Amino acid sequence: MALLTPRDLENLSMQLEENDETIKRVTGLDVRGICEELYGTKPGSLKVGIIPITAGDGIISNFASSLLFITQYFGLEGAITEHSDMTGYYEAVSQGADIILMADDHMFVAHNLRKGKIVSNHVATGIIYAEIASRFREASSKDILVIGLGRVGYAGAAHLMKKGFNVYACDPNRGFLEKAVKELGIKPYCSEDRKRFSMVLEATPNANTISEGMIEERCLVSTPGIPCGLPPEIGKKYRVDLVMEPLVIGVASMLYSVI
Ligand code: 1J1
Ligand code: MG
Repeated sequence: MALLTPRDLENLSMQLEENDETIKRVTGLDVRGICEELYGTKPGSLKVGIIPITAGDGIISNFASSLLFITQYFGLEGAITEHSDMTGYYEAVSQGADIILMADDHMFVAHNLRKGKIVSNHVATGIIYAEIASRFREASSKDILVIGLGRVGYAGAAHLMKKGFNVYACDPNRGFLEKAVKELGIKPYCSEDRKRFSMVLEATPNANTISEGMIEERCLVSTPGIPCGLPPEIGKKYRVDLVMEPLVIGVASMLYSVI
């Protein structure tokens, strides 16, 4: 998993505002609206306990405060525990948290203690970025391309198959590709196919994963992947609408999926 840096999380509310504007223009709904339709839930008066975790590379300075901002933005009550790790967990539960948010370097979860629902950031992120791509109002067909079949891309591809899209996908890892073909029924995509897409979900930790031959003019690229897979000059030339944001959209999906 690509770890966030404090720099990625600077100007989070501005990044959200810009992306929400794009999402609204290309899908007709903002992130809130998409989450409500996707999960059929609305935030009520729930308390979210945010626990800093020191394992692995340790605390990312503005990670917990970013989660608090997101929690409150979507209308939930939030608190960052004073202590980290297990002591923080004890603190959050003792103080009446309904939902726990915490992350180490491998797993980031939202756990609703009342409902016993748990979701990983990978799955929630894959689903919402796929959903955004799939809602493109100006899509030319039901064909959609998924680039990268790791935990995020796989969850996105599964979601799109369930929604009845024609899902094409690629991944340099043959095992990942074969697994998605076998388990999900996606079609393998290779650039020699000369097929172009108006909707793309990019879920890789790499830059330059999108090349000219893959996309239609005025397509939509939806990507949580840092760095961005779309080279800026291609984005410009093809007048691509780009949805890309480091944390808020994925966490919104996590919260709405467990409430
Ligand atoms: C580590 C989070 C690492 C990522 C979405 O509690 C802390 O401050 C640290 N242990 C948090 N995970 O960076 C993922 C989350 C995108 N990357
Ligand atoms: Mg990328």
